[in-house]
Amino acid sequence: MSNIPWQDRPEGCNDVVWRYSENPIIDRYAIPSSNSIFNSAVVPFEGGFAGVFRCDNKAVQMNIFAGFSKDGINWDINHDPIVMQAGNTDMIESDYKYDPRVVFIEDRYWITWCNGYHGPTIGIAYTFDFKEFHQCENAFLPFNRNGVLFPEKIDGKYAMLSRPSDNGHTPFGDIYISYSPDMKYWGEHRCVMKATPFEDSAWQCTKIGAGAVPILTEDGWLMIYHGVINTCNGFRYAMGSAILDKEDPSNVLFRTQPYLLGPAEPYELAGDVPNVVFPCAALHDFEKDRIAIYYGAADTVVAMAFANISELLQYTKDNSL
Ligand code: BMA
Repeated sequence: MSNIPWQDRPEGCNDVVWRYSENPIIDRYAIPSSNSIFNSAVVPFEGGFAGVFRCDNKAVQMNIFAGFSKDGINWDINHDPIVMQAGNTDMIESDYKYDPRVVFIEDRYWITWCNGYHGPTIGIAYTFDFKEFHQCENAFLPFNRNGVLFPEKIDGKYAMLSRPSDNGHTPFGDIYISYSPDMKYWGEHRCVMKATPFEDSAWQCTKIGAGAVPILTEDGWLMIYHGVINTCNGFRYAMGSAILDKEDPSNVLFRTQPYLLGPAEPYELAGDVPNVVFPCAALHDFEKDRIAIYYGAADTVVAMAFANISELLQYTKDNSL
């Protein structure tokens, strides 16, 4: 198993999640064509790490690119976008691709993303090597975003979180779970959790969406998600965590009332879309009790944050809505 990136909590910091001091780890112009590189996902791969990166080019066309890293911090991102081959269906339209998530299940890596098919929905592809990618059926009808697969089957079926939405900058949104026997047909849709009442926890009162692939812990599935408040100056995206029942993840056991990380640093406050912290991946190491979270900052760059798994679970339980 690869050593996940890590930096100890800075002295004097009492936060359960703390930022990497060298943030951002990926600059907006890290490849020649890019205008911005942000909401992106990484996994352990061949003794190091591989990732799928959201790079918007200077025409602001949104696409996903493969990248590789020895240490999880310094990344070589391919200069050309991923070219898909047909997977479990004929090639389907994809006007744009953004906000990828990646997960290893059984024998291969699965990628989900927001796929442009008459509006945003959830695209699915698999790869064995991050060189050849096979695009499968879209999981859902438009409109949907934030499709995040569980890392193992639940009751013999693949499971995916998603956030039904609209064709624009959706002013609502709750997290649902759906199941599939084969990664092609999805059903048994159940509501997992909703945006909160304003007076209870306003940072997540407009919409919420799953972020990183859920991590199975002794307390249940640890889900890192984003929550949004609509302000007089537009949306503000922050990060929270929830613990979902192991057997039935539509049952929410705990969910943070305070956010874990909200936009506060300059690279989170200023960029193409200010005030955005948007988690899409987390690496974990139970032995060392560590989690490394990757998030897009201000729709412009990729940043990292860290936590101890045990502390994050305890905090989620102690500060639950
Ligand atoms: C969402 C998506 C994300 C983006 C966020 C903030 O609707 O488009 O890619 O990070 O808005 O702009």
